[in-house]
Formats: sequence, structure tokens, C-alpha cells
Amino acid sequence: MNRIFTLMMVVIGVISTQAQSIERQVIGSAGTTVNNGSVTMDFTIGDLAVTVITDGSTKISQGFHQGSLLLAIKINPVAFIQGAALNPNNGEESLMRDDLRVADHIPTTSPYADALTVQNSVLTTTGANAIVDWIFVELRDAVTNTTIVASQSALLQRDGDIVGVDGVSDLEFDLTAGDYYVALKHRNHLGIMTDATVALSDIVTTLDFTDGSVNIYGTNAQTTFGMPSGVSAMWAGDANGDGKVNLIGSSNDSNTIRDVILNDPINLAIQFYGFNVTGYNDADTNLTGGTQIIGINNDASLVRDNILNHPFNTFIQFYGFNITEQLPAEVNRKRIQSDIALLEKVKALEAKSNK
Ligand SMILES: [Ca+2]
Ligand SMILES: [Ca+2]
Ligand SMILES: [Ca+2]
Repeated sequence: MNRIFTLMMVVIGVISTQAQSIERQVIGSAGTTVNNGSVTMDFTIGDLAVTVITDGSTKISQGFHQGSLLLAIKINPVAFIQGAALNPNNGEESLMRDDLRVADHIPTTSPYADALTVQNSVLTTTGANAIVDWIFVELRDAVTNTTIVASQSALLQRDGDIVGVDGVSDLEFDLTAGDYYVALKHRNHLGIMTDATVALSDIVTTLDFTDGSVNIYGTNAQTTFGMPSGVSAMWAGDANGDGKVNLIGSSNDSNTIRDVILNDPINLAIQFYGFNVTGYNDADTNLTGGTQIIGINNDASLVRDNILNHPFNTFIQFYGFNITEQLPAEVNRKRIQSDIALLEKVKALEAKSNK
């Protein structure tokens, strides 16, 4: 109590000192720390001049203290991943399948870089809000759309809602309100991005990528093949995650699926093409919980069917066709940078001629 009282006296002392000085009462535009012997004073952005006094073990706050300038952005993206939407459960044609969840194959740690985790209890939810798989959400810079400003792993529900790791909440990003591109990625589906920036704020923004209400970057970035009427989905079949779906040629997805089957420890000696590798595997393109190359609805036939049903290939039916992920490429970023450099040169020339 004595120490607090002493500190209170210091605070009062500081206040009375400052009360005589008008300039010290302004709201600070920058932060700093003043250390005066055993007492430290903190000034942060937006604070009145007197904020925190501490002797190392006790802290007293004085005046308006602004903890953070950031308001979380909230979004509710809605998307379908084709692999989980094909061959829906009877009577649930408008929902994706949750075979991975039912078979207990969804890892509690995200397969994406941030390695977020989900509680097992979240994966017990059934019905429309049951979890289909992990998905990855990016917010990109409004000027340079290859620059990822923020990203996070999220959970995809059977009805397409993309939610936080609690399985129900809107996604939150610690960013100031503003315009961003929103991109979605999945480990064996082709990623997609909004064609334009979206104004995001702490009031939740719903972005439905399935119903045409959001224009999507690129050409045929999504597919309607095998989907319910009026629903677009992210292309399935990128078993090796290289941003392409292809059946023949080097690094094709069909070979990846075959290799997973032939290299499975249980199948290594027998090399049985009909072997079913169960578990969470990127080669399981239709998310059944098993990777197969022969038999009905096998994972390689989905790759083939997608290639033959791409709008650019339905007429020719070329097996060597590649479906390419429609996300802005590095080349675009370089082009923007060179455009900026050119613009600066023009501005410099204009400034010269105006002299
Ligand atoms: Ca839902
Ligand atoms: Ca691929
Ligand atoms: Ca499968």
C-alpha cells in the first residue's frame, strides 16, 4: 500500500507539474519511454501525455490509454472444393461430403504454414456445419496483388462457410479496415482470388465464391463440372500441389497418385495398382479418405474428367491439356513494378519541363 501511495503521489506530482504546461496535455502522435530513476513513464500513440508509471513491480495508468490502433477485419468467405462436392451423399446434394472428418482423417494441426490447431471437439459437429477440411485464406495488397498482407488457416464447412479454428466464428485478421484482394487456397485444389479489391472492416463481409456474386480473377478459375446447378467450385485434381491439373507430361498429377499407391509401405513389395491408400493424402483428389488409381470414382479419373471437361478443351478433348491456377503471377508483379518505375520517370521529366 505504501508503494502504491508513493506512486500515486508521483502521479499526482506529474499531473500537477503537467497541469501547468499546456503543451504536455496534447494527445501524443508518437510513443516514447521516459526513465527517471526507478520510475518509467510510457507515452504511446493516442495517449495523453501522462499514461503509465511503474517502478518495475507496480504499474499505475493515468489518462486515456489506447491499447491498439488495429481493429480486426472480419470476413466470411464461402466456397466449394470440387473434390468434396462430387458424388454427394443421398439427400444432401447441396452439401459437400465430409468423408475425411467421418473417417477421422482431418489432422488437428493445419497442413498449411501457420500450423494452426483445431480442438477434436470441433470435428465432432455433424450436418451442414460439419468440417470438410482445412483451407487457407489470404488478404492481398490492393496495389500489388501478389503481395500477401495477411493469411491464415481456416476450416471449411459442408455448406461452404469458411470459419475460424473454433469451427463457427467469422475469420478475423488484425488489420486496419481497407481494400484487399481475398484469395483462397487448398492443398489439392487450384487457388482462386477476387477479381477486384473488397472493402473490409470489423463489420463482417460475406464473400460467396460459389454463386457468381463475386467476380473471380482469371479465366475459368473455377469449375461447374459435376456441381449442383448454379454452383461453382475450386478445381480439384492438383495432387502434387504445383498449381496445375494435368494427366500427361512431366510432373503430372496422375503419376503422383500412382506413386503414392505403389510406394505405400504395405504395397511396396506387391505393387498392386488396385491398392487403396487410406488417410489424409494430397493425392486423394476427391477427398474420400482413400487414394486410388483404378476402380469407380478413383482419384486419377477425376483428373482426367476435369481436363476433358475444361471449357477450353471440351471440343478437342486433348489429354495433354493443363488446367492452370488463376492467381496473379510473379510476372504481373514485375510488370507493375516496371510500370511504377516508368511512371516515376515520366513524372521526373514532367517536373523538369515545368521548370
Ligand atoms: Ca454454415
Ligand atoms: Ca499438379
Ligand atoms: Ca479418393
